[in-house]
Amino acid sequence: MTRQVHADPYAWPYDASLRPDNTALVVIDMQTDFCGQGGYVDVMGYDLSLTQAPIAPIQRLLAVMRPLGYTILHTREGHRPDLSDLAANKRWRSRQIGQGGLGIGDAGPCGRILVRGEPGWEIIPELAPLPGEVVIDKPGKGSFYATDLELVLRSRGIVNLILAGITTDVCVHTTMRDANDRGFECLLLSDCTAATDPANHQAALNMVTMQGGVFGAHATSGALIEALQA
Ligand code: C5J
Repeated sequence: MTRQVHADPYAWPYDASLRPDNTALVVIDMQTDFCGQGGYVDVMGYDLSLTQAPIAPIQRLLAVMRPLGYTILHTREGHRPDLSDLAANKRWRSRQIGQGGLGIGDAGPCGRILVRGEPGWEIIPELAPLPGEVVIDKPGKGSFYATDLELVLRSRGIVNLILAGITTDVCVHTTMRDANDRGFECLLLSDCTAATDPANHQAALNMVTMQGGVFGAHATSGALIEALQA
């Protein structure tokens, strides 16, 4: 049986092989630091309603994909408490905007910003991983860099990746580009992702559609659910 999603710029996946045994949903960085009050994005002064917008659509999608047996993975951006995996330039740049020059590793309202084990680093309760769902801890923006994500995906025979989470223009796009280079067939969900700047979100979607789908395709979660339930 073949199954495809109405997506832009092509029906996804290209070979119509959308199945639970070869397709995974990756929920990227839905952490308090990126979408919760007092977290990193809040401290930087960005509009939290933007990065909170994907929460409900992702919840609805999980409610469909989990019972169908699709692999669900979650990622968390964060650093070791001793910051030995935090590049000096990443820390310096993170301190350039926002309240009181607070940056990654500094104590904020939700504990030390983007530090593993701190309250702000946790995945938000609304999207908490279920037991058995893989959680990938990553020190970078991309989900493959310095992680075992590719090993986990290859071990499970995953070839199609559906991408949700935040932010579209940073961690989601970096992950999608890297996954595409590694041969994974990628779908970015437009309403299950968001950026701290709506224009950047739109630009990130547009970039995907160039060159016949240079990194894959994008679609709404509604289109995906329709295909999953067909
Ligand atoms: C950022 C992310 N934007 N999860 N991280 O720093 O996109």
